[in-house]
Amino acid sequence: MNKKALITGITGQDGSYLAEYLLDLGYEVHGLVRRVALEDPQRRFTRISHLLEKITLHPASLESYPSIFHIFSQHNFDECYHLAAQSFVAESFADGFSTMNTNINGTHYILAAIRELRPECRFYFAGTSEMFGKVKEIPQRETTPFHPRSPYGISKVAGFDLTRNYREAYNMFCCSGLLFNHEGPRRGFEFVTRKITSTVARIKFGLASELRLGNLEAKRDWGHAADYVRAMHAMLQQPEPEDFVVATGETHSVREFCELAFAQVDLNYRDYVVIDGKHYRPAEVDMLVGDSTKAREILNWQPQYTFDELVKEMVENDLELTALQPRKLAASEI
Ligand code: G4F
Repeated sequence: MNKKALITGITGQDGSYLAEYLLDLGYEVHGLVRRVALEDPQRRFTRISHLLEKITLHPASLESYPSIFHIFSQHNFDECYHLAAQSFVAESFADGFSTMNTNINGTHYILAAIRELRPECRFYFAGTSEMFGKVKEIPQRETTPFHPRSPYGISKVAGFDLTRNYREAYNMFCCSGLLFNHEGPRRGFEFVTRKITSTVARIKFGLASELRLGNLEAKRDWGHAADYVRAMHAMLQQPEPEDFVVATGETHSVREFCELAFAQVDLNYRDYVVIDGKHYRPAEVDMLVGDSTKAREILNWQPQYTFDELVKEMVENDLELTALQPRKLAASEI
């Protein structure tokens, strides 16, 4: 019989790639979505519009335990991928309270509902390299201590601890992926990579004249989201639940990303990038680079995209989109 999986955050970048991947593997795929999203499918389902006939969506809120309990009471899921979260670090400084509520309580509600109704359902938690924050060692691995630098990072450490606690206390199959930054053409416009590539496209088409950014020296280990969802699935197929770092092992600065993205359209980033203090964060994560040896050895996982290929695909995608719908891509205003 086909396995049945629930994805929270199915409308997001990772959720949409994961849904595609699981459908290809023959899964019955369900997604948890906000009711407002169901009421506005054209705008909210852009990343999964091509999948709508093949998946089942359930309205629920990460702020409501009854709504989550109800879904688990109706379906026997074999696997649950909990990807939904307020995931924009800068926003978590602006509203730390709602980030904490959604990210911590939402995770707890799902774990509690699984424990109550379907304890054999395998659970994946979307942990993040933001948990390493002010890094204690280079590169970061599963054993590196956490030092989160934002309400978002703190909320993810709490989600990680909850996940581990359900594993240890109730013997449930619960694990966390410690995923480093992962991007792609479906990335939200608020994140720096997409902000850069979409603005490069607008500049190339004469629709923008500058790109306003904050800290250009921050370094990230950037991979492609399509590669990273394969690791999520592999984690839930292991004999025992364990946590894994997923990363490319390469680090690049925001400046380097800009340089490459502008060079893609034969422009020099120095002519367009303007430093704007409002995009600096109260506390920054200066440098992330992961050691994914464990995932490579145990999950047999490795990324297929190089950094250059990632940047190239994102720029090309935004050039195509801008040519089609110039007015919709206004990331330079974010
Ligand atoms: O693209 P970012 O907003 O991603 P960030 O903060 O690294 O978080 C992303 O990756 C995490 C994994 O480590 C996820 F957990 C998280 O959910 C999210 O997906 O910023 C990257 C860097 C930062 O250092 C930021 O200060 O870019 C710097 N930056 C410089 N100017 C900017 C800007 N970031 C944004 N978003 N916008 C700017 O104008």
